[in-house]
Amino acid sequence: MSLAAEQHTRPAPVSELDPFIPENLGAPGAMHHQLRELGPVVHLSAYNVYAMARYEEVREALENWQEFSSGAGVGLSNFRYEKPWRPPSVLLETDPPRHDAPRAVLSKVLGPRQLRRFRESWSQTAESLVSEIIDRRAPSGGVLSLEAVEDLAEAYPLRVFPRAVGLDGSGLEHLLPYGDHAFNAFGPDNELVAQRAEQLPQLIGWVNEQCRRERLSDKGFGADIWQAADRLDITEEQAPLIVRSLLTAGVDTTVYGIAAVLYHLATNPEEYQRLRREPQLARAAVEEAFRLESPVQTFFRTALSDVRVGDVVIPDGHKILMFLGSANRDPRRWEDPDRFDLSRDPSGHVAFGSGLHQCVGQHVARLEAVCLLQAILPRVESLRLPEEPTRHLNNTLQGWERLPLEMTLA
Ligand code: OVM
Repeated sequence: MSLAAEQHTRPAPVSELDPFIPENLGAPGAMHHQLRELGPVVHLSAYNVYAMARYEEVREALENWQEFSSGAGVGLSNFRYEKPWRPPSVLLETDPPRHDAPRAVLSKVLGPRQLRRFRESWSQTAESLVSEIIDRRAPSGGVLSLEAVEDLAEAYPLRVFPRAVGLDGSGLEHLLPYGDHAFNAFGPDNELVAQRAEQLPQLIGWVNEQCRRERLSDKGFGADIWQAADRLDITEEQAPLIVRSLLTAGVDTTVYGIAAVLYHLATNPEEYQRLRREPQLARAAVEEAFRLESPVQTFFRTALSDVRVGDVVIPDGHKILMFLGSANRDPRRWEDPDRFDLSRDPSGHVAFGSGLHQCVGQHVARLEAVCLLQAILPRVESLRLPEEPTRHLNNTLQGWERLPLEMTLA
């Protein structure tokens, strides 16, 4: 008997919690607390999967791609037994070595150096959008009422991102529903997945069409990806799937990230005032909002052998649900974890994941949020929520469906 096998192990604590019911999707905090308290690894009997909700174990597992694989899919369903709803992503749903070439190409295409060319125009677009809203909404007594999801959080990424990819601007109404479905599809086959069944073939057809080389403008992230195929850095089969990754993962996530920034600033007026005095903190505000909201709440991994975590063994082939949003509010890691604090160092949060699958678009997400926030700061003296915002439910994403906002203009 091996030394490891002789060591004492115990069964994982069992929880009957269902992370994918509306109550938990809409307000996951109480569930996160229960799961963290049960131990480093919990068995979720509702799905026969394991779960990690503490910071340290989530981070370690994300960085251990050898044992916690992505190749069988990062949703609940296991690609070894079930056919995926679309051909798997060559980035998200692969392990090294197949993961490496697509990753290297896209990290360069979306890297900080390449993004510099968008800074100026994305700032200007943000300023125009804010001006238009102020003019169009005819504020009364210097107070402007808006619905921040549609008016800002959706409007801004839809103005800058599809164009930066190289889309021609038609059919953009398909982008958010497609992404919403893709993120729902990582969860169980529930009502959230079923709601798109009728529309889905159209959404898929439109997205796949946009990934073709002939469809993409000759400048932009899409063209850059196809040029990597010309250099043989990736294959011609991989190129359209990498463009598809941008269109899947790059829109809904930034919408909810931007809405989170606005929500936390509206509910923390003293921090908003500090940010107006010290606008160089915009980047910290965005990072802190990403930590607290964690727009991507969860991803699964698959155990490639019996994997020991603490004194529990996760059996070979089982799925493990990684609660990024819970890790980002784990009191074992963060002081006063639920507080939005511009003085905090939020680095090390796992809202973008960690390890070799860590969000390849994170610089794009930050740039969008910072440009928009910097356009708002000089023009808006204070932010207020006139009513309770409502949650958008998704099996993977956390975001606001409606965020009514009052802005007192500067
Ligand atoms: C992809 C992808 C990457 C990250 C997230 C995601 C739907 C998809 O490569 O298609 O969510």
